[in-house]
Amino acid sequence: MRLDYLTIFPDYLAPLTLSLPGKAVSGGLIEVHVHDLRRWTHDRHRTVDDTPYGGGAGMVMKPEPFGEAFDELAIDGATIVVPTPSGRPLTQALARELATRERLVFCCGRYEGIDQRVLDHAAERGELIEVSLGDYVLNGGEVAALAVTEAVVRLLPGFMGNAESLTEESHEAGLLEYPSYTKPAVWRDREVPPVLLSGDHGAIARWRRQQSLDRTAARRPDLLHGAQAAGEWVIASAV
Ligand code: 6GU
Repeated sequence: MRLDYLTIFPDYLAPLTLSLPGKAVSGGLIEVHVHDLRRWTHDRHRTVDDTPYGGGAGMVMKPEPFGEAFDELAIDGATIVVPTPSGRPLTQALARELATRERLVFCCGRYEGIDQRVLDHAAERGELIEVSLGDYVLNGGEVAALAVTEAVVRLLPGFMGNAESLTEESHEAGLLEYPSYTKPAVWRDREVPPVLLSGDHGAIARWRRQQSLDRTAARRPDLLHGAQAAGEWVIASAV
């Protein structure tokens, strides 16, 4: 998978060469290209933004630098990811979808957003996906681009050593993960739940399932709605 990032803060994306994505880079699984959007400006001040037509607060990112970057990077056919609070919520399902693409081009906006014509143009040259991290406001798309990248890259075939840890974790099963424990069996007077030391694999699996259901019901009841697990939770809790 090839990943391109258009940003006015390339240093913000330096973590891409570290930790999780870094491993994928050195392993040849992904190719990462971070681009300073100002490279495609031509004025002395390297201007990337301007005041909004129609008035209002803040600045809007100009279309020309993005357009020239798209041309030079030959984005045709790529999936163009635009982080924005008005985008599609990032979910495990969306991460899985993005993990099937050959090339992602992240367009990081700052200020009050990007000129709409950039997005309309991008949608005609590739697949445009606007993505939101959630219902709150960040200063720009860089942190979101990092989050999307990490969620996607760890799903690429050959990335994880242990394929099971992928399917068992939170959200892959549509439920939150059960709590985990390791040695020592007693720490500061706190004991590990005895069932986990019992060696009874059936009992352990049932306990973990119940913990997942209880946690999801308490913290994220929205995830149970309409899910098969909802009925399971009602029945199991009544026992
Ligand atoms: Cl993707 N971008 C910005 N600027 N703010 C956000 C966001 C994205 N997701 C949530 N808040």
